[in-house]
Amino acid sequence: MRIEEVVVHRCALPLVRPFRTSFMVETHKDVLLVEIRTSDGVTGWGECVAMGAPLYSHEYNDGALEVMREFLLPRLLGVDLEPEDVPALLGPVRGHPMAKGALELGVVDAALRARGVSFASYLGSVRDEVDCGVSVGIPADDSMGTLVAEVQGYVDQGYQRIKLKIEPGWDIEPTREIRRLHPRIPLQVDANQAYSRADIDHLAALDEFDLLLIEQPLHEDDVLGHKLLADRMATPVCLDESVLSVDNAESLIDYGACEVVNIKAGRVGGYLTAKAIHDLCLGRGVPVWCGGMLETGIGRAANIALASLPGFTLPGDTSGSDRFFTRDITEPFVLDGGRIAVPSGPGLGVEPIPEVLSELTVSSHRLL
Ligand code: SMG
Ligand code: MG
Repeated sequence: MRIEEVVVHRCALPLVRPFRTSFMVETHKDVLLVEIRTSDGVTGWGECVAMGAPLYSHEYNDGALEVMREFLLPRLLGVDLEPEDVPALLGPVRGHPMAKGALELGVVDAALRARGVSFASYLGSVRDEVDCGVSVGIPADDSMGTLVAEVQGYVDQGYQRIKLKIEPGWDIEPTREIRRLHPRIPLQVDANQAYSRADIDHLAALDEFDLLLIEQPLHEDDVLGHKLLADRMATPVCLDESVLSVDNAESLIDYGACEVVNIKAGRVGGYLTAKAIHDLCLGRGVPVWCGGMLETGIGRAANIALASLPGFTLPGDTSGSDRFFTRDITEPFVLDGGRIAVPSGPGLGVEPIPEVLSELTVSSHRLL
């Protein structure tokens, strides 16, 4: 298979409510969707999970588009391509995992559509539906009442696990209140690196709330700090931003800095590496779950397929489309009994709805 045409669609999707984390407030999803047409006469889709600004990681959409055009796509041209070749072909370019992951997904989707194989079965899926959790932002108005009402809404919709975003000044009390109101719901927190080693005793106070895990409390480079915290806390330490490759996942686990892994394909360079990290963790008995980056239906379909692998034993940030969007780019993903069905059609099993895509597109960029 050869790549014959590539168009990147930059879309803006308004969010149903602002999503506030320790590092930013998002009101729109700014996303690059990659459309790849191949010599087999099929079209594959990929999604880049970078954001508009380099705040979650160093990547951002203008940069991702540039690196795809100038450095990544040229490495995939003029060769007879198998999906499994993509990581090695893109490997010499340092960094930029989200840009690489978007191209890889487009190539894999195209190849699987041509073969009539679903992405889930290609990856090694063992279930038809996945358990869904939801990530709850810090309330825009700093109000406990707002948080309580939002969480209640998700519980009523059937979400099987709640994740609270925390930051200094918004941590112990909201967690205490949600645990008081929902004594049995699986609950976890995510700080997106907002704390430092000086906060270890403070964070240990979260132990009383019987959390599934605490996600990325310290800076992504602070391996020792996470180990010290893991030694101090009963709550398992889960890493997100720190986990960038198979080898570094293994290092973090063996060093004792990471007891649970959040797997996000974009953060590690694509779904093939994400699967390899899953395989490593499965072998080590380390639980994993599927992270989210407010994906449109394209990335959401891929995440749900990934989350159907055997090692994903914890509910992921695999919420329904309506968690973030009034209108998704694809047919929406809908929760049924706290679960979402794994797409079974060829490739990702979903594609953008042409009218919705064109309405939400801000700019289109032909790379080939
Ligand atoms: O897609 O449900 C989702 C978002 C889940 O909280 C979420 N993602 O650190 O895990 C994380 C964040 C990263 C994106 S925040 C803008
Ligand atoms: Mg996170």
